[in-house]
Amino acid sequence: MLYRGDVAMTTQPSLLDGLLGTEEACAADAHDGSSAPSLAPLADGLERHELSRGAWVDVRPGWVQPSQGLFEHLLADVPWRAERRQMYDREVDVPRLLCFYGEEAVLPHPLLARARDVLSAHYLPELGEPLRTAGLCLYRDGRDGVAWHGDRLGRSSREDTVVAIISLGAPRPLVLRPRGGGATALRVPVGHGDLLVMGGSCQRTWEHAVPKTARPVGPRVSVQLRPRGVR
Ligand SMILES: O=C(O)CCC(=O)C(=O)O
Repeated sequence: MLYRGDVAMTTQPSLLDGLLGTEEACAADAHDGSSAPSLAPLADGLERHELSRGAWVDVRPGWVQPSQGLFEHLLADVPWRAERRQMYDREVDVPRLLCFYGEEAVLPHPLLARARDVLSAHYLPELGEPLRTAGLCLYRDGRDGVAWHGDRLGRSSREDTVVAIISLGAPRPLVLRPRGGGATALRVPVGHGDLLVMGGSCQRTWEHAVPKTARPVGPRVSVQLRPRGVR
């Protein structure tokens, strides 16, 4: 196990063994076959949800079609890492596996580079810069999740930005609420090639989460595309 500062990281291929339940894999195969994934036209079916204080969320269901082959490729080929995080006086497991691809890194599938370019072109008038990095997360089952937060490391703590998320595998709800608490205002189940994009002031004025669940759910991969200096 490697330790970098207070974060311990280790590659854990064994954690992936058996992640694709046979039921899930068969159901998906029946729909997707094994053909190469492609991107549906972005503007067809892209729906904007205006939130408060200049925040918005765009949703484009089924943007990647078919998505099962890409999902399986990422499950198998990404060097997933388990991280540990300091929480008060103890170190705890981060409940999901992670892999970050910086600006110069080759993404683990050419379709992700294509998606980044298409999204960069689409959002350029609003964002003024391209999307450059990719953070990948693997939620192995319902015990994995991410708590309420905004992506506020770096420029997104003070500037509007765009974070685009491609979801593969079993759908999980991505929930949003205004920063500082209150009821969930938006709940979007995302998986199987869906696209969700958070924009405007969303990272500063709203929070998002993928709640853990006791329901039996299969694995989900999230690909988050962000501009330079936003985490
Ligand atoms: O799983 C997701 O799509 C959300 C991930 C996320 O919010 C994050 O990594 O900051």
